Amino acid sequence: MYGGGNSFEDVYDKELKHEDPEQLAEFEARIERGEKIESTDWMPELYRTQLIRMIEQHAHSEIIGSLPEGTWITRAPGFKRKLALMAKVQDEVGHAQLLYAAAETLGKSREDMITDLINGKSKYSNIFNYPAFTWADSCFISWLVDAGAIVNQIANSKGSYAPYCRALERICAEEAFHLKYGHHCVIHLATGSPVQRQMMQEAVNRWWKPMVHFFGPPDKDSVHTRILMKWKVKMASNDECRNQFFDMYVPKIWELGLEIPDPNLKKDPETGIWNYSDPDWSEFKRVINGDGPCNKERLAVRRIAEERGLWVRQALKSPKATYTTPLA
Ligand code: BYC
Repeated sequence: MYGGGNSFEDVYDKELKHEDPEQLAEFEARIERGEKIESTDWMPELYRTQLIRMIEQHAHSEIIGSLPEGTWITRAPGFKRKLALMAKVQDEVGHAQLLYAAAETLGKSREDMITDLINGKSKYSNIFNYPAFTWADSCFISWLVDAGAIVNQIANSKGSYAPYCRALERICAEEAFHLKYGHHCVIHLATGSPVQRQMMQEAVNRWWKPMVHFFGPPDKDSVHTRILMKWKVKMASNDECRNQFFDMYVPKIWELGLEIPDPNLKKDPETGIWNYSDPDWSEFKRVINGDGPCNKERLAVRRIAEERGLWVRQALKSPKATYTTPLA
């Protein structure tokens, strides 16, 4: 949106010049006062389209994010782990339902959102385009990817758009359980046999870079942060969330005797800011634009699910018609 020599103010004025100045001023005053916006309230078109983009991407991330862990349900080590992982994966899919419902309040249909996902038009979180080779990879996701998600979601649950905030509050309550489950799994491996410790360390090595990417590009390169923070959709910037994650979880990872594959990762005691090595932002760009290790596979799975579920959706709409299932 910005860039090409245009200042934020120029772009802001251009994007909003069609709006009624009085309505816009009243809307921004409401946000400034900390009031919540409901779907039936007046909002500038840019607020609507930005929210649809962000909530839709979040919903897709939940549904696609259930895939790498989902493949470990049948191979989970033991009955209790299997039960807990199954419940977690179901929760993630439930989060997608809550988020699609929140995005629908802004006028985009669920069918259109799913079509944009499987056609590669909408984005979803970079991190779910990496493979979960081992059980330890699934443990990393359950603990640390969920931890990163909670940092972001707790901040944004205090934001301005009420339906999104309500969804985030429910999601965070469930994520708190995921976090405990994931932490328990990682502790078990990190304090287990040498083979288990090695497996956990290799998972940390594989996932650290995508984890740093997970919070989005550095603030100086972020396209949407400024307008989203002005309108209190994002309540913390990408760098603020990343720094909070480092603050809360790096010491916990080190405490378990695991190494983080970044020799420059260090907190500046004066500023409280963590320094870290360049995590190769060109890889991030490639992955979010469709060229990661698993992008094609992830979308293919969603496409098959859509095709196989079509007759169910049709039957729900017209219960008296006759349908042939693709599996018949
Ligand atoms: N991955 O201007 P920026 C979970 C894109 S699921 C992919 O900083 P913004 C879980 C961005 O969309 C929870 N794309 O964007 C599930 C934009 O592209 P477009 C996932 C990314 O919106 C199952 C461009 O880069 N959490 O935890 O201000 C199992 C420029 O970025 C990413 C959420 O979805 C990324 N990581 O800030 C286990 C949170 N980062 O749209 C766990 C909701 C950036 O212009 N989303 N891009 O083409 C957000 O909070 C914000 O959208 C972001 C990005 C912080 C992610």
